[in-house]
Parts: sequence; structure tokens; C-alpha cells
Amino acid sequence: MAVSTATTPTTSSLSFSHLSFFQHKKASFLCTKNIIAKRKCEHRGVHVKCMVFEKSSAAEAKKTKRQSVYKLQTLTSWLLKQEQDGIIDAELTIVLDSISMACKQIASLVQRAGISKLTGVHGAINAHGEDQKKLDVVSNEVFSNCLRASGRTGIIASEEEDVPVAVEESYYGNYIVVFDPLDGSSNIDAAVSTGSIFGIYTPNDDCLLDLEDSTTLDTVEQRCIVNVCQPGNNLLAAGYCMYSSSVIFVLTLGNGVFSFTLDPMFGEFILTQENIQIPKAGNIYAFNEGNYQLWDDRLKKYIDHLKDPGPSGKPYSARYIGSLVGDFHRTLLYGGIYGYPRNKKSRNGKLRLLYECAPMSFIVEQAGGKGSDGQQRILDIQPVEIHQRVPLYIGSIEEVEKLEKYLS
Ligand code: AHM
Ligand code: MG
Repeated sequence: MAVSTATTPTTSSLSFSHLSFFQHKKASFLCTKNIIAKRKCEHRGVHVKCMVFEKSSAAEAKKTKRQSVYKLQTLTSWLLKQEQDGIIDAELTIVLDSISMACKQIASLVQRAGISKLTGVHGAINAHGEDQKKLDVVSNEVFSNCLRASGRTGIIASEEEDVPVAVEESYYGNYIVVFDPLDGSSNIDAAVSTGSIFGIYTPNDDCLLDLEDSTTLDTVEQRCIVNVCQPGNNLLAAGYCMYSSSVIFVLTLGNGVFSFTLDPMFGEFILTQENIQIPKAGNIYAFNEGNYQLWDDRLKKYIDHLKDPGPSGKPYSARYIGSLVGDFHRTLLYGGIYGYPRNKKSRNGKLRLLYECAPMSFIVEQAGGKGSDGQQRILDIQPVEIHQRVPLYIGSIEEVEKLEKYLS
């Protein structure tokens, strides 16, 4: 029951079902059913109280609809709900929970990198001949430790390991996790956005692979490689965690895309966006245009077209962080296209199919977008090696299709 005093008539625009009033001095009012308190309790220079009753059924409905502002859905409780609904099993829930734990730890390491002297290079070179940053190495260890401790992961394949690693038999689990523990690590020392990317598969013994040089691999490694080399179509789950002004964990289990923001007050990921849909088109493009002269002429034409103001007088906007997770996250929310093309120097571009392009393509498709290598769907590509690179064009469906037309 709400009570208002007519000497200062309420400015509420709520409609009430009954109004009654008390007259303190002689006056006359209009107070009728289903009217707005301010308008109808006309005050004619005297003190009046209007007592307002809400219709009981409407009040009940309001009560049941109203959600407590203190009710938050954590990633853990959301995962348990997915398990209850039969979307994932208990094992996968544990694997995903352990990944979120790794991300929280990496977020804290990234944020404190300067303080903990974790900036700069580690001194080693990874499987791709690239200098490993200290945080690349540490993040890989954190990710691997969390997955091992989950006891539900059989094989892990990381950007930072030469070959997939079989988790010790005592901990043997079903799931295969592929990941890039810290993508965009060249941005770390400048405290610019970075992220972790992951994909989860079940073992697939039918996966065919040309193991010509298997003489150098022991049987465990062979089993790992065969199992890990699966097309993105087989992904059960994929996600990324962005370490930026907010720490954001984005996940798909194949039934839409959900986003969770790390609440620094109590260290939990909180559900902040459900069923994210990427805009069908968007006028932002993210390419490293420093490579323009190394690109194919058809791609150059496409980029020139984006820069052409055309009849609308408005060219596309260029945004490039140089961190796939950051560039992808913006594209997912605002629309547009992200591309890492092949060029004269790197025939297959730079990004890795298994743990960068495939998980991101699974996410974008779940959000209604598209991931392509320029000719074919990324999720259809059968990997032939763990660290295989492919060109990537990803984002709004209309933008990726327009690019494919230019390249065809
Ligand atoms: P990394 O996995 O070694 O960090 O490399 C991947 C990163 C992507 O995050 C980013 O989009 C791209 O490399 C940037 O490359 P470039 O500096 O050539 O534009
Ligand atoms: Mg990477």
C-alpha cells in the first residue's frame, strides 16, 4: 500500500486502481478508479491526504516479477544450471570451472605484471619461432595446472607447447582442451588488452592424420596428435577471457553466447549478457594495414572499398588493437569485420586454426555471424597439424560475405 499526501501531489505516473482520500478542511476532489494520482486528486488550496490502494492481483504480479538487485548469477551457478538442464555433463562443468579459475589467476598476473616484474621476454622461443614473453610461459603453466587439477582433461594442446601433452594417466579424463593461454602478449608491456582462448573436444580416434614423421614421436604423442586434430565442427564448447578495463569471460556451449564479467569485489564471474547476437552488418574493420603492400590485389580492392566514402559520405572506421580477443570482442558487440589475411611473407596468415580461429568461429556462428578463411567456413577445415595457420575473416555475416565476394 502506498500513501501520498496531496499537499505535495505525487509526480508518479503510475496508474492506481483505487484512490480514497481524507479531507482535513473543506474541499472537493476528483478521485476515481484507475486514474493517475497526481492528475485526479486535484488540490484546491487545502490540506488533503490521498490514500492509494493497488489492485491486489497487480501488486502480486509486480512482486513476483521484481528481481532482487542482490541476486547475481555466477558462472559456477550458471554452469550447474546447464548441467541440470542436460546441456553439459558434470565432467565438462568441472573442466569449464577450472578454465575460469585459470583465467582469474592470469587476470591477476596480467594486472600486476609491472609490479611482479613479469613484463619482458622469457628468453626462450616457442614452437612458432617467436620470442616467448615471461607471461606467455607463466600463463601456460597456470592453464595447464588448472586443467590437470580438474582431473577431467585427457589431452591439452597449447600455443606454447611443441606437441600436445597427455595428462598423467592417474588424472586421465575425457576431454581435450586446446588453448592459447595469453593471446596478444606483445601488448602486455604496454598494459593493452590481451586474452586467453580455448576450445573443448571429446576424443576422436577416427581422426585421420598423415603421421609420416611418426618415427620421432612416441605412441602417446601420436595418440594426442590424432585426437587433437579435429575440425571446429566437433567443438563442444569454446570461449575466451579478455583482460581489459574489465575482465570478461565469453562462452558458448553450442546454445548461444553468454558473457560474464569478473566482479573484483568478490572475485566471481557474473552473468552480464545472455544470448549475444552480433549485428548483421557493421562499419568497423580491423586489419593490420601495415601489411597492405604484401596483400593480394583482390584484398587491396576490398580494403579500398571500405575506405571509399561512397554516396553516404561515410567510409568504414578502422580499429586495430593487435590482440585477437580484444578486436574480436568489439566486433562481436558492435559488428564489423576482423581479418588476418595471408600475405606474400606468410602464405597462411598468422593465426592458428586449432586454438584461435576455430574457437572464435564457433562463438561467432553461435552469435549469428561468420568465420571464414576467405573461401570456406573455418569450422569445416580439417587440421593436419597442431599449429596450423589459416587466414581468418570473422564478424558480421554481411561483412564477411562481402569480403568473400571480393576474394572469389
Ligand atoms: P600471438 O598468439 O603470438 O599473441 O599472436 C596472435 C596475435 C593476435 O592476437 C593478433 O590479432 C595478431 O597476432 C596481431 O598480429 P600483428 O602484430 O601481425 O598484427
Ligand atoms: Mg595467440
